[in-house]
Amino acid sequence: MRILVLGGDGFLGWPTALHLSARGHDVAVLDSFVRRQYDFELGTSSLVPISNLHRRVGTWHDVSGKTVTPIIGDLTDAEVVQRAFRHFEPDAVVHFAEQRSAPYSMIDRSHAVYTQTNNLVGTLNVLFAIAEYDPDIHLVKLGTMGEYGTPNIDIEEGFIEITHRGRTDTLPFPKQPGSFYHLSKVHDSDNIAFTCRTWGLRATDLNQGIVYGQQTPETGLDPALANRFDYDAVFGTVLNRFIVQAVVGHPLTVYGKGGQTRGMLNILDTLACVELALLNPPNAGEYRVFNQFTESWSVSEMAELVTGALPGKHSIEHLVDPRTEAEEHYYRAAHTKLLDLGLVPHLLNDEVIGSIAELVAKHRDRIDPRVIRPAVQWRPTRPPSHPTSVAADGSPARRESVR
Ligand code: USQ
Repeated sequence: MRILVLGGDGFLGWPTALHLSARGHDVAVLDSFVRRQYDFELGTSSLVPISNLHRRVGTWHDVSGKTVTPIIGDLTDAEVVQRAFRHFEPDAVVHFAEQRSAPYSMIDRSHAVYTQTNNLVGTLNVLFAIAEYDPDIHLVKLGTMGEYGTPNIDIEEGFIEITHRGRTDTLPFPKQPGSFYHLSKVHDSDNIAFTCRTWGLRATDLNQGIVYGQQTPETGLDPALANRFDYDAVFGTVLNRFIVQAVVGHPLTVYGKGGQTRGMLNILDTLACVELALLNPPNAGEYRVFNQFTESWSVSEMAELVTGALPGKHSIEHLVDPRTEAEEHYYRAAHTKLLDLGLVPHLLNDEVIGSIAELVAKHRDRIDPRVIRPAVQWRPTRPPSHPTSVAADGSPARRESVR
C-alpha cells in the first residue's frame, strides 16, 4: 500500500511510519514541525534527544534500504494537502497530525481556539482532498477514548442500540469529553461520519486510550531514529510521567483522589492497531469506530504499579486536581473489534515499567524538574483589573503565547 502518515514526525506518527515501511509499504510522512515548536513555547524538550526529520529518514534509508518520503507542510493549508495527495497518490492516509494535549488546549482562550481550528480545519482539508482526489482512499484517523468521557454506563465501540418510545435505532454513543482538545476529536468524528454518509468515503476512527512506552523495534535501531519522550505536565502522559518521577525521586503526582480510570496501551500496540485497520479496510460509505486500548487502570493503581515495580523508596503525592474531572467513577469500555482482527496485546507489567525506567535513567541528566508539576488549570482565571506589569513601551504586559 501507499500510505501517507500525517503528523509523521511526532510521538506516534514517526514510529508508525517506520513500522509500516519495515513491512514493505510505500510510506510518506507529512509534518509541519509544530510539535517541536510547542516545546520551544513551553520551555521543555523530549527526554530522549531526537534528530530532525531529514536526518531521521536518511538514517532509516541507511539502516533498512527503504525510503520514507518527507513532505513538509501544514494541513490547515488546503493547497499543501492537495499537493501531497497529487504528489504521493496514497491508497490510505493515517492521520496523527493534531494538537493532542488536553492541558495545552486549556491554557487560555487562544490555545483553545488554536487547538480546535488546527484540528478541525486540518481534518476537513483531508476529507475534501480524499473526496476530490480519490474517494476510495481509506482514512485511518486517531480519535480518543476521551471522546466518551466517564458515563455511568458501559461504553460501547462507537455506537449504542437505543430503544426509545417503542422504536429502536443504532446511534453514535453519547460524548461527554473533558477538554477543548477532546472536544476537537468529537467534532472531527462528526465531520468524518458525515462525509462517509454523504460522499461515500471510508474511514476508521481509532478511539485510542493513553499510550505508554517510547521505543519500538525500528526506532531502537539507531540513535538518529529515536522517538520522542514527553514527561512535562502539558504533553507528558500519566504513566510515562510517573516513571520519570520515580526515577528522579520526585513524588508521583496523582491528581485528586486518583480514581480516574482510563484505557491504556503500549506504543507497540498502537502500531499493530493502525496496521490492522489498514489491512482490513471498511466498505465504501462506512464509518467505523474501534476502541483502541488493551486494559484499564485508575491513576492511583498506576502510581502503585510504578512504585512497586521500581527499586528504592518512592512517595505518592495527591495534588489538588488541576482538571475538572470525576475523581472516582464507574468505568467499563468495550474493546473487542481490534482483538477480533487479531491484535495480541502487550500488557503492562513490572518488566515493561522496568525497561521504560532504564531508558529514562539513561537520559536523567536531561530532566528539568521545573516542568513536572502541573501549572494549567481547567477553570479560566479572570484577567487582573490593574495590570501587574508593564512592557518596555509602558503598555500593559500581554500574557500572549507565541501562537
Ligand atoms: N494525571 C495525574 N497525574 C499526572 C498526569 C495526569 O493524576 O501527573 C491524570 C489526569 O488528571 C487524568 C489522567 O491522569 O485523569 C490522564 O491524563 P493524561 O495527561 O495522561 O492523558 P489525557 O490528558 O487524557 O490525554 C492523553 C493524550 C491524548 C489522548 C488521551 C487518551 O495526551 O492525546 O487522546 O490521553 S484518553 O485519556 O483516553 O482520552
